[in-house]
Amino acid sequence: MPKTDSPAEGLVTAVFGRHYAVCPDKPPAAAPVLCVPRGKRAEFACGDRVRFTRTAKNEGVIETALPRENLFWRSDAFRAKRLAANLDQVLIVVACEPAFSAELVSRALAAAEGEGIRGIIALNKCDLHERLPAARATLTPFSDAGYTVIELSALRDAHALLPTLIGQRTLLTGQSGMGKSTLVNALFPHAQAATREISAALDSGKHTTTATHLYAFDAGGWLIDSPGLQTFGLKHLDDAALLAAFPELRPHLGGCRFRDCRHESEPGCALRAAVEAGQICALRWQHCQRIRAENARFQTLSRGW
Ligand SMILES: Nc1nc2c(ncn2[C@@H]2O[C@H](COP(=O)(O)OP(=O)(O)OP(=O)(O)O)[C@@H](O)[C@H]2O)c(=O)[nH]1
Ligand SMILES: [Mg+2]
Ligand SMILES: [Zn+2]
Repeated sequence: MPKTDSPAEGLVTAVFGRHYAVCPDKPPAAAPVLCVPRGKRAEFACGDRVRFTRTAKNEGVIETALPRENLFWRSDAFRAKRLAANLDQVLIVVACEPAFSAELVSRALAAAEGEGIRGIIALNKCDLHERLPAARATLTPFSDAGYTVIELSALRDAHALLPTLIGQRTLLTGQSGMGKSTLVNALFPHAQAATREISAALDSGKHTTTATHLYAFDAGGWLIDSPGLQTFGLKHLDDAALLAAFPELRPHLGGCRFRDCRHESEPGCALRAAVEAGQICALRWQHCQRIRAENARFQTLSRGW
């Protein structure tokens, strides 16, 4: 049997629907192999380490994924969407303009917490000075909760992010138009990721980035660019996991008068008392409650009612 037919190991570096680009570990600079999964239901994510078999020079079949350290994903009543695997951190990109949803930031952070992945916020487009105070104010609840917020301008000083990124496995996520791909192009001059200007010229719709793509740093670590998010369901987090995914709630968990407290209108609720006392930001609590209510609806829907 020719040597190329035995399974090799590699890293999934791009996902285009049911097709995956896999970079072989050996030789390290080998061209990516375009793969399809062996099984119909098999699904992989950027950052997955896989075992694959070549079927032609640059084509192959993914046999299996090696065990994952973690998976950053979202889910609603009917679907699950894998965003990336084996991450050290998720960098949630927001911008001074256009306006962004703080609730979506809470949701992405909770998904990261649920998998033990560090969540960091990047406030991009800080060159738009008039918009900066409002964006900073929107992010205060997150820095108060202990999250790092890095201010930058992808067009002017993207390199300020390098100390945070080098040697780490990072996913860039966030709403469309926040500047994720602009950031990638600034950090990887050969990336040529499509940004808004290009897609406007091609009139290719609302989301500029349509595929997930991994870029490796020469100095170690990698960065994944992904399509903009509009929703972020967290059906996969049960109630206890969801509450624990808000770090500022943790010191108060278990302090309610009733062990089965639902933290709604029960007397002696430690969480609501902490919100009322200003120890927990009311807005973050509201985000948490909205996700809990949504999860309850998802449960009902997926039971087929
Ligand atoms: N003023 C300013 N504009 C920026 C900055 N970074 C990005 N932009 C602009 O913001 C727009 C959107 O940037 P993209 O990089 O395409 O945004 P994206 O987050 O990748 O969007 P999707 O791929 O749709 O998710 C482009 O017109 C960029 O030129 C910045 O630091 N300052
Ligand atoms: Mg993009
Ligand atoms: Zn309670």
